Amino acid sequence: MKKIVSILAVAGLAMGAQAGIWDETTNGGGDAGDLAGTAQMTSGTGGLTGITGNNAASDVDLYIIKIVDPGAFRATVLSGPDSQLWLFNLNGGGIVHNDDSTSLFSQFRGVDVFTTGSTTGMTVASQLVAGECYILGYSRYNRDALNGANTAMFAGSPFNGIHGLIAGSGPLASWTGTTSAGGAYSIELVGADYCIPTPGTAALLGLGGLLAARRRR
Ligand SMILES: [Ca+2]
Ligand SMILES: [Ca+2]
Ligand SMILES: [Ca+2]
Repeated sequence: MKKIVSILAVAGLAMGAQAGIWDETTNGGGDAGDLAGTAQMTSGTGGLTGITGNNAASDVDLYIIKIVDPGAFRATVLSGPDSQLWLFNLNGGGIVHNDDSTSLFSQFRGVDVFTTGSTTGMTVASQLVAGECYILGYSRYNRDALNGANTAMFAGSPFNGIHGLIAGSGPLASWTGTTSAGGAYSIELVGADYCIPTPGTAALLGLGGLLAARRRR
């Protein structure tokens, strides 16, 4: 019995998120940070299909995800307050920002073409490398990313633009704009995975069985 309990404990520790959804609190343990060094690392099993979180006052939540298929990649806000989405590399360098898509909710896709910034005319996918981890950011309108020179990293208008990094902008350093608490939000992901894939419970229990069999010999 003791052995079974310890195997289950190991499985629980290494399990990370299940069912494809990463939750800021349940899986991440609390509020996701707002800078590259405090972004929440996602880990789990079987592909990352969404993120759920909570937007507090003047809150920004950053999550480290893996983009497995840049062409198919899509991040879409499905619920919550008037949102903004951001994508950075792991050093906080800016890649893409969108405020509104067909609604006040935000979306960017690999197939989208940048409408402003240094990458205007290129596809979002052209700025992504398959299998690399990136930082996906969520904020409520109108809390915006600033670089170390205290200037905007991305254009803010038009609201429905697919904004690339403003030429010469340094990496993310802070956020500007006061927002009231927006509450629960959800983001759908396509072409993405946990940055750290972990073995499933069944695989770990299988491993436990193998170890037990070895000990019996
Ligand atoms: Ca939060
Ligand atoms: Ca946060
Ligand atoms: Ca918006």
